[in-house]
Amino acid sequence: MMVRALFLSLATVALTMTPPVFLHVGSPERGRIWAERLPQMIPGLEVRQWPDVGDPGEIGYVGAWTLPEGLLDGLPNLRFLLSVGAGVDQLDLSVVPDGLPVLRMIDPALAEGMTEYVAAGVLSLHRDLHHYRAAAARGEWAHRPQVRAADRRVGVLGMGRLGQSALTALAPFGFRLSGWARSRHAMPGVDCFAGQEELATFLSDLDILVCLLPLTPETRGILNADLFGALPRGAAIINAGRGAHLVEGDLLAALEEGQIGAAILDVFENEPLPADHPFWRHPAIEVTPHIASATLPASSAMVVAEAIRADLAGAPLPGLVDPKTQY
Ligand code: NDP
Ligand code: OXD
Repeated sequence: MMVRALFLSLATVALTMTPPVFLHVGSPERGRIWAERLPQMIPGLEVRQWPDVGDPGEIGYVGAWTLPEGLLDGLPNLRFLLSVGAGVDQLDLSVVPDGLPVLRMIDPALAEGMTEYVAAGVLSLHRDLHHYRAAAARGEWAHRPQVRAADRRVGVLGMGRLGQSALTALAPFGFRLSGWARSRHAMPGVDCFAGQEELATFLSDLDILVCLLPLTPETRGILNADLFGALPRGAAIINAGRGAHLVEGDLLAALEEGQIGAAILDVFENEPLPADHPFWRHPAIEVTPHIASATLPASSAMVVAEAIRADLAGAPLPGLVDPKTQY
């Protein structure tokens, strides 16, 4: 009882102290909105916009998509680094000082956006809209046989925040659903597979494969010729994870050969996708410019505030990345 009372009073003292400064690296528009909103939620919090660091000793928190070279070395009192996205691979974790907590953005609005993107992509592939678009461009009135959702198998690589949200949204259509992750999950109505040993079985009867994995040394290049070969002939893929999950040449070869029927790609090895890249003009590939889901300034401000509050109260930090698995 006494220990708890002491903890609570320390937490209250911490919450009433002037908090360390939050440094935002990235879009000035988001910086402006965070600078307006965060102090409303954390009284006394100052938000600075990089490169206006001011006194580096005052910076306690950095929120960034990518890190300017050497930035972290010059901030002696940093308490956490927050990725402004759900992924952290773009941050170059090798420059993060040992022991510094790295957090990722866990924002319900991000999951909503991704869920919409995946649902739109799956429904578009399911109802053959890519064929109808191509036929329409040729002025052709071309019917294709309608397939019931119950006769389509949709599988999601990655059963984290986004993967589970997408699977939940797809369920009411009646698709046969499955998911694959590192550890075993249990989701009603979803066949759950785990680990490398079960990957081939997971892939073996899918019509549509969605990639929502984080990019780590283990998942880099996972969408390759071997994986395509393990899918039924003519299966379609959606990649909204990271560009480096996909071996681009293997996809082009698999499309050419008919092993893969269509692809919807949101992320690319090199972004922006160069104007002369073959993906742009490929009839079976739909390209979107890394828009599947964005970190919206207003909703994400609440996530940032929650992380700072947790730090000030000495509570567990939300969205903590495991340095071993790198996600
Ligand atoms: P989570 O960390 O919540 O989930 C990651 C999932 O991937 C977990 O189920 C995890 O397994 C699984 N996983 C990780 N490594 C492996 C592996 N080696 N083998 C099998 N499964 C693995 O991430 P989110 O769902 O929040 O986000 C996923 C990714 O989506 C982000 O990292 C980012 O790259 C991408 N993204 C893209 C956006 C876009 O606009 N295109 C927007 C937002 C995110 P387990 O559950 O066992 O840990
Ligand atoms: C993210 C992204 O990781 O936008 O959040 O890609």
